[in-house]
Amino acid sequence: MTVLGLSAARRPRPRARNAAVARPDRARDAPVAGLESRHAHPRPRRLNPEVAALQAIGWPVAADGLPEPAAWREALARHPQARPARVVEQHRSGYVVADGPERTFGVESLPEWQRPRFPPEQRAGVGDWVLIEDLAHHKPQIVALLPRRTSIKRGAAGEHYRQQLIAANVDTVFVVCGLDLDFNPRRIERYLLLVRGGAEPVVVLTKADLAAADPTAAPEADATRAMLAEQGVAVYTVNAKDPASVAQLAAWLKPGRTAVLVGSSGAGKSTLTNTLLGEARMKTSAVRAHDSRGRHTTTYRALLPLPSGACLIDTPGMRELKPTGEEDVAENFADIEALAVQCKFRDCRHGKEPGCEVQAAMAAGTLDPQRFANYLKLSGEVAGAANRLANRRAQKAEEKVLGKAINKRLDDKYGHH
Ligand SMILES: Nc1nc2c(ncn2[C@@H]2O[C@H](COP(=O)(O)OP(=O)(O)OP(=O)(O)O)[C@@H](O)[C@H]2O)c(=O)[nH]1
Ligand SMILES: [Mg+2]
Ligand SMILES: [Zn+2]
Repeated sequence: MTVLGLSAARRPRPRARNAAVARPDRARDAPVAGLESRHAHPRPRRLNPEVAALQAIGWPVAADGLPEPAAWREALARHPQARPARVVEQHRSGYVVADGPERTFGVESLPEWQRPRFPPEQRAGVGDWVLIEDLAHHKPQIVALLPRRTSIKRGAAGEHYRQQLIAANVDTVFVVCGLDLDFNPRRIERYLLLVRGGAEPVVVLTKADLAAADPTAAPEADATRAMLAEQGVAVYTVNAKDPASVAQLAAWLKPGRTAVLVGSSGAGKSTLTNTLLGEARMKTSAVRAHDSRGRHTTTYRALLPLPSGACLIDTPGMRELKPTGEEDVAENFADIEALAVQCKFRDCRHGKEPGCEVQAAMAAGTLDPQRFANYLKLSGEVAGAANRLANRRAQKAEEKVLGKAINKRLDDKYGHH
C-alpha cells in the first residue's frame, strides 16, 4: 500500500477546473512519482509530493506521513482505493474539491446525501475532508466524509429542526463587522455564541479608515472592544483594503491553519479575502449609502489557499443566524452569570426582585442593559432550539427502535433477509 492508499500508476491526474483557487507561486503539476511505500520507509524524512500538496491545504500529517486523527487513518484503511481531497466549493449541483493548491476538480457526492431527508449538516461542506475514488471516464466519486475536527453550524430556517454547516475543520473564525452605520455589538455577541464549535473566535472590525473620518458612525466601538477584551476575545481594527493594516491578522494565518470569515453582508469579508490573497478574486460591491447594508454579493462559500500557507474560507453574508441549541450561553456571558450567582434569591429572574446583583450592575453602569437584554433573548432562543433538538433526537431513536422491531418480525417470519 502506498502512503495514501493508491499507487501512483493508477492515479489519474485531475485537471485544474478553475483558476479561483490558483496559487501563482506554485508549479501547476507536482510530480506524481515518489509515493513511498509505508513499509519500506516507515518514517519518511521528506514528505512525498502528494502529501505535501495536501498539507499545503490543511491536511494534518504526523511524522509517518499519515493523517494525525486516528479515525482518519482508519477511514483510509477501510477505503484502500480512495484518496483524500478537501471540499473548496459547494454548489447545488455538486462539489468542487482540491488535492493541493491550484488543483481543483469536480466530484460526485455520495448517493445517500442526495436523499431529501438526509440531514444537511451530515453532508460534506466547505472545509471538509472527503475520500474520493477515481473512476474511469467519470467524475471522481466521494466515498466517505472524514470526521470533522471542528464544525461551525447554525440552525436552518424553516419549520422543522435542522442544522446547517457553515464551515468544517477551521481553526479560527473571524467575525467581521464594519465600523459604519451597520455596526452592531449585539450581532457580534450572537455570532460569538454560535461560532465556538471548537474553533477560536476573533473579531475583526473593518472600515477603520471610514470610522476615522466619521466618528459618529460606530459610537459603541470602544465599549465593544472593552467588552470583548473582558471576555478574552481577540479584536482587531483594520482597513480591509490595506495590506499593511490586514497584516495584523498574520498570527492567525500560519501555514496549515484554516480560517473562516463570517459576518453580515457588506462587512468586508471578500475585501479582506482579496487583500490577504494579494489579488481581486472575490467579487465585492458597495454598500447602501443610507444604512451601510450590503447587497449579498458573495453567493457561495469558497476555500482559498493564501500565500501565507493558510486556507481562508469566504462566506456569503447571513440574513439570519439561529442557534442550534448546542451553544453554551454561560461561556459567552460569563460576566452576567457571575453576577447572577450573587443575587439574593437563587431563582432570581433579575427583574424587580430585591438584592439583584444584575440590576445593581446595570444601575451602576458596569453592565450594559442592551447586553443583558441580548443575553435574555439569546438564552431563550438557545433553550427553544435545545428543546427542538431533544425532540428530534427522541423521534429518531423511536424510529430506529420501530425499524428494528419490523426487521425482526420479518426475519422471524421469512428468515434472515
Ligand atoms: N473604506 C473601506 N471600505 C471597505 C472596507 N472593507 C470593505 N469595504 C467596502 O465595503 C463594501 C462591501 O465589501 P464586501 O467585501 O463586498 O463585503 P462582504 O462582507 O463580502 O459582503 P457579502 O459578500 O455581500 O456578504 C465594498 O465596497 C468594500 O470596498 C474597509 O476596511 N474600508
Ligand atoms: Mg463577499
Ligand atoms: Zn438577579
